[in-house]
Amino acid sequence: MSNFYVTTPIYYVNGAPHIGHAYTTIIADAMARYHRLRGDEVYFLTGTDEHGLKIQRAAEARGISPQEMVDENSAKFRELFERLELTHDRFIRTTDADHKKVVEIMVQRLKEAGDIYLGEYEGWYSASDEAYYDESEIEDGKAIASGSEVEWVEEKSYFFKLSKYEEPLLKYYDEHPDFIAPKARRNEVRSFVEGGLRDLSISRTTFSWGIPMPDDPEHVLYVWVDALTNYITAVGAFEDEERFQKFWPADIHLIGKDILRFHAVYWPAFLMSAELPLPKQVYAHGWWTVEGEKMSKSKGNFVDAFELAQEYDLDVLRYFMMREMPLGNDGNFSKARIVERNNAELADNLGNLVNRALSMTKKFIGGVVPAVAGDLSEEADIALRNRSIETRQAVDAAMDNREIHRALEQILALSGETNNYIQTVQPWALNKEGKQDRLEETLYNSLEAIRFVAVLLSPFVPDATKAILDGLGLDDEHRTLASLEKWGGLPAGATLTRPDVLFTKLDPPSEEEDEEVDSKDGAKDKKKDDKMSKEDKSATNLIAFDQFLKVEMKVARIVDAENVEGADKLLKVQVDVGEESPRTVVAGIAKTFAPDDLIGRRVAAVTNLEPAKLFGIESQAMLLAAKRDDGTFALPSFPEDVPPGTSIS
Ligand code: ME8
Repeated sequence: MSNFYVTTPIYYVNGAPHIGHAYTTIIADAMARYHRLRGDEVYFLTGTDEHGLKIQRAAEARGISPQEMVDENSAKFRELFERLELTHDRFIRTTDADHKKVVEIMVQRLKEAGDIYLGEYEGWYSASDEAYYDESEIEDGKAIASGSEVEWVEEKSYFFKLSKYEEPLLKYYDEHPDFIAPKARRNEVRSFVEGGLRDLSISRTTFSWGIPMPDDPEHVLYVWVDALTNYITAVGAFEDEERFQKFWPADIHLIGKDILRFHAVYWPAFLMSAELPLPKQVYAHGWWTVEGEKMSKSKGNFVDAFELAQEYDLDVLRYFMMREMPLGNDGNFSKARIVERNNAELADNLGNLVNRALSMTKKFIGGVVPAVAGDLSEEADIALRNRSIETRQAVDAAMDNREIHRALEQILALSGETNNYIQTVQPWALNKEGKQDRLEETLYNSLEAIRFVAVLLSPFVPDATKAILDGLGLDDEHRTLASLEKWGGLPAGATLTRPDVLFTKLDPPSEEEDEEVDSKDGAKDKKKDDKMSKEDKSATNLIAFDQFLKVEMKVARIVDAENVEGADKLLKVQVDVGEESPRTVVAGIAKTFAPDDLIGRRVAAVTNLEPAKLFGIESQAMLLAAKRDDGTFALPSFPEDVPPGTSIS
């Protein structure tokens, strides 16, 4: 048994919670539940980020005090998380008294380390991102990375000596390859830091909604210094040494890719300065688009989290979000896909399995778990047992690698295998033939495999699996991961109760609802493809839709290009793919394009390939191009209004 500490970002309370807030917190919840199932002592933290200029302005716009607004909106997040049945151990607010105290001590520590000095800040600031930007990160009055408006700021400010930590951070990244994940994000952060770190302005004087700077209350602390510190407040920093030792460093800070720089550069530098250990991992997950488009209020496709919880069964919503989008990739929130996954994977596969096995047990042997003696001898039984044990191991490994979608894939595959088992052993025929012992054996095996499926799935799909496990008459001891170490843990003699319908089949959305890129014909083709057998697929070189989804393609704006010395076919290109800093790509297109031809073009790039070294240069993506018969290349091109980083699917 070990300890496991998982955190989510704390959310801004200037507006209503949306799908992104729900998503991050649901994943953290699933991780927390999984570790509890393992027997670990878990601390799961979420909450709200309540200070800063953005909040002050939003309150002013509504004509209420910031305190009133944060009380009101923070309560909405708390209510949402209750509605979503999340199992956090604390909902922290940065206006909590204990947090303010910890922030003050933290700043004191940075001061004692000689890392804070008074200066003058002059530069760009985005209130919406609560972030400072360099000139090179601004285009047309907006931050390139986020598209948020920036304003010019000139004021006295305290600075944190971030530049001092450039080398220590790089060294830390190199010595702790899992600190920033996924891997591509590590490269992104690394090149940002390598590009040079400037000292960070950590106080403001032009507004007041924040924690005052210790010893100089005219300044309020920069909201990120305040916000990031929440992660140590919650586990007793500077207050309860024993608790702090127990949970800090956190095992994982789960965040969205938008706030990686704060978590992987600023936060570790603050911690180094305060001589505190760094979190074990900062994991940046991707973003949801909605029906293929970036979610935004102005587009009218904002997905309110309460509406989501209203529209879908919680289990279905959780399953869809975690199964559809590999952690770290971007994903598309499409109603049609929710229906497909619900109907095929939850209702037809798992729901049907439970229903079949429990009804047959009732009908053929009176609904009591049979006792079976001796070792398994039939091939089908042994295969099912092995598959169940292997699934448990595979799920464990997937969770350690943060591959939640893979864990779910494996569990549902076991459910599918159990359906196949029933099809093969045909209990109904055994019943007819009066082969009682074999009938009991096969029913027992089916129920035991269902126990494996339901226990493994319980952190992800908690309500339906609880109903299944209740239906099997299991006590807590038989619902743990440890109870799956051996086959045959399902106690005999329990009377089964059939749960109500576990998953209701959903109707596909109407055409207006489903504005997916898939044309009607496309959808038909897909159905046809689903029906094709595996042999058909390999014979025609087709790949499954799931495989295709693994390739992450994005619109890439070429910001710079140059020849590669000694390689006349290669260009070294810098592309903006909507991340904090451009990626370097080595492309074999120098015979067709001069570097200057390319700058400013919006092309297509594959962004989740393993980086490769070419002529000593690390290529961090691949540009897509068509090769003509004469060996020259043509590049696709996207219009100006498609922002860099837009997913291509
Ligand atoms: O950034 N898809 O708060 P925030 C997936 N207060 N996740 C999304 C998303 C989307 N389309 N949009 C947002 C803040 N998120 C700071 C954090 S932490 C010390 C301070 C998620 O309310 C994602 O997790 O803007 C992102 O990081 C978070 O919401 C940002 O929430």
